[in-house]
Amino acid sequence: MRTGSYIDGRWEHPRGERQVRNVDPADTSVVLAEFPAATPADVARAVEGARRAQAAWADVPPPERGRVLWRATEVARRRVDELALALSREEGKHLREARGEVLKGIAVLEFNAGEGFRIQGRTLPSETKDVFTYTIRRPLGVVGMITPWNFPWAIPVWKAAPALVAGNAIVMKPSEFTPWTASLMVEVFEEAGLPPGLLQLVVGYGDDVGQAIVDHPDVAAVSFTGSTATGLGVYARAARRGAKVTCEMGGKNAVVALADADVDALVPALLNGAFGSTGQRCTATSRLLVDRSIAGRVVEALVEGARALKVGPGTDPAAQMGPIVNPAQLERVLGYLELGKREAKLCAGGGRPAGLERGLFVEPTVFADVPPDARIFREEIFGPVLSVCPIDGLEEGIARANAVEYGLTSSIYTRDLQAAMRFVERVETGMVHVNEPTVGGEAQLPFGGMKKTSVGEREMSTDGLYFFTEQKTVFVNFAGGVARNFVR
Ligand code: TXE
Repeated sequence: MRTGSYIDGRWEHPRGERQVRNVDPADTSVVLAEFPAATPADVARAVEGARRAQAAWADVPPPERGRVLWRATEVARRRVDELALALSREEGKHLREARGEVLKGIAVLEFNAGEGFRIQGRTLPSETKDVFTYTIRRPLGVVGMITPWNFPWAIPVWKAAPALVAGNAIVMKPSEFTPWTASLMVEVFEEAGLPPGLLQLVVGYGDDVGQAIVDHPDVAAVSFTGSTATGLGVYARAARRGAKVTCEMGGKNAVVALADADVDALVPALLNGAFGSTGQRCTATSRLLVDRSIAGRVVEALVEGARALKVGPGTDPAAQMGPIVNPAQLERVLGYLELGKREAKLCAGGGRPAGLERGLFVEPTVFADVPPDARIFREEIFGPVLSVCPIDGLEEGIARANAVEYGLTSSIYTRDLQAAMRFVERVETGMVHVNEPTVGGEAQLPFGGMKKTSVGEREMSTDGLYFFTEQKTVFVNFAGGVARNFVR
């Protein structure tokens, strides 16, 4: 495993006094790596190197930049098992989920490789005769990226790929909990032939290295994914010096199930949405608003499903749910389990599973009869916990779904087209599903939320790419003298 940072095309061991300690969450006695963290001085060198490399990269035609991404898809496909194993070992998700994440990142690379041929401007008529007006898109320069541990391959890739094809250079700080996967991502781009200096990786802590990226005057834009508290701080600091920002932050996603829902389809979707990736997804289903007439049946099936899930190390082929990523997150989730026992009715799980004490495991947990003002119903838990609240019909479902400060994703289960369409229009989330789990995103579709979930441009899709560009509006006079304007 590579340890340390990658600056100007070379791996180096920073000299910071703080240590990065990468621990296996399935067995915390196993230290996967330990090395000195990068420092703000390393960020300064990385930005300087990125600035130099970007000047040449901006002159490479976008289709050619896209070909580097295309070669990265080939390298990643060849190394898929290695990537999935690293991801599973340091983050905890089981190998099938880890592989799925790697494939998702490859789709993002494929999409952005093609975008190299499509970076668009607009041609619009001018009010002046013989003046040709159009727009072009140019790179921003050096862009900063701060990424979390929960999708340590997919999120860095979905930020890096559009930034690179748009002609930028990157200084990236991955989560200090998942440096292994981040280093493999760098290796994939290196092997694909990305020129040195365009992807600088500084592995360190948020409160020094992260802030140094946010504050650096030569970092034109910052793309962040993580907690709402940190994200809003990043937004405020970057805004003070006029940098562009996009932040993707917390979620508290709801499924609304009406009386006519197909329960056989609903229950597996809830089990997947709530307990997949151990609930550590920003798109996880953490609330179920279910019509009172079917609530009993649904909760019974959920409890049966939750109890049947096999919890275990991500590398165990039989495991269906891995551990929580780190001790702080485990404490946080256990705190919410205790709170939930006071606020609602515990139906399944509620603690740590027996026989797995060496790792950071918790049981898939279902709370029923959760009052809408309960904290477990309003706050992001980021663990395998589903809160169920009975409702009477669509209107109450929409009102309760919207009664949180987040707005990432939602879903409705119904066979009634009118109800589904009304929900799509009125639910306050950036992504809406009908008869589908709340989870997932696709390379070509905008990803992001409303309210306290997101600020700035949506990620992925063409919108995500255009965040990393500057528009120029061009006026060309071909009148051969003073052009005639028609405005009176
Ligand atoms: O996030 P942080 P944490 C949510 C989830 C989770 C909680 C805490 O609810 O329980 O956040 O997780 C860097 N300036 N999500 O503590 O701190 C940090 O080093 C600049 C939701 O891991 O936000 C890391 O690289 N950067 C989520 C990144 O920010 C700073 C994914 C995210 O860490 C910084 C993860 C600072 N002052 C957590 N402080 C999602 N939306 O998917 C920290 N960082």
